Amino acid sequence: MYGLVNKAVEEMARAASGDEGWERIRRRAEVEEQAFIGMTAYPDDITYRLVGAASAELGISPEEVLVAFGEHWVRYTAEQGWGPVLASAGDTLPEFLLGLDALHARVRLMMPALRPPSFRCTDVQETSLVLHYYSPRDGMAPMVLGLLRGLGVRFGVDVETVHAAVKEQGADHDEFLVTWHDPA
Ligand code: 1DX
Repeated sequence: MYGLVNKAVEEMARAASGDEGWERIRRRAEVEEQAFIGMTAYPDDITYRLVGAASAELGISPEEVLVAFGEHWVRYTAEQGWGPVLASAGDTLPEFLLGLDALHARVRLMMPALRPPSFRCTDVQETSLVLHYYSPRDGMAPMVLGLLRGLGVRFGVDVETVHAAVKEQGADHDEFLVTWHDPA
């Protein structure tokens, strides 16, 4: 994945466990790079190793790391110059989810090595929809739970997500039942 992803993991790890904690994670993951370049494509394996090492260092499961990382990603990319691209995807949670494939298509025009997942929405109601997630990568579904949390923060709504179909357990693809409402 593009270095932007690894940089986001790095920033989250530094915030959680300090510069020394990040160094331990980097060493445990056997990552040689002193710094990642956002617009350079790196092997996916580096990201998986960082997630595994952060899990060991922070004493939480890799799935929990991915949830936290997904939530962090939404704010991180907005702050790192991709705010206009995010803003182009939509002004509300459902609009944004309906616009995600178009967002990735836009980024891919500039970054041809991007291998984005695809998100489809069905059963779109006033305050709920079913999000279908198709990824070229395994094991990233927990990150989607965090991405939805981060989008809830971005759009100022409370989001509830149920992982209704799990590819890892034999389903054709992952499905999330997403419900949102204005905070009390
Ligand atoms: F719900 O693979 C909200 O490298 C969501 O399944 C979901 O293949 C927001 F550095 C610039 C760059 C670059 C901008 F310049 C990416 F290259 C992309 C910014 C999407 C914001 C996908 C990142 C593929 C890298 C993938 C989890 C899990 C999608 C990460 C989240 C908005 C993004 O992101 C999986 C790659 C961007 C960029 C967004 C993604 C690659 C998402 C979301 N994906 C690179």
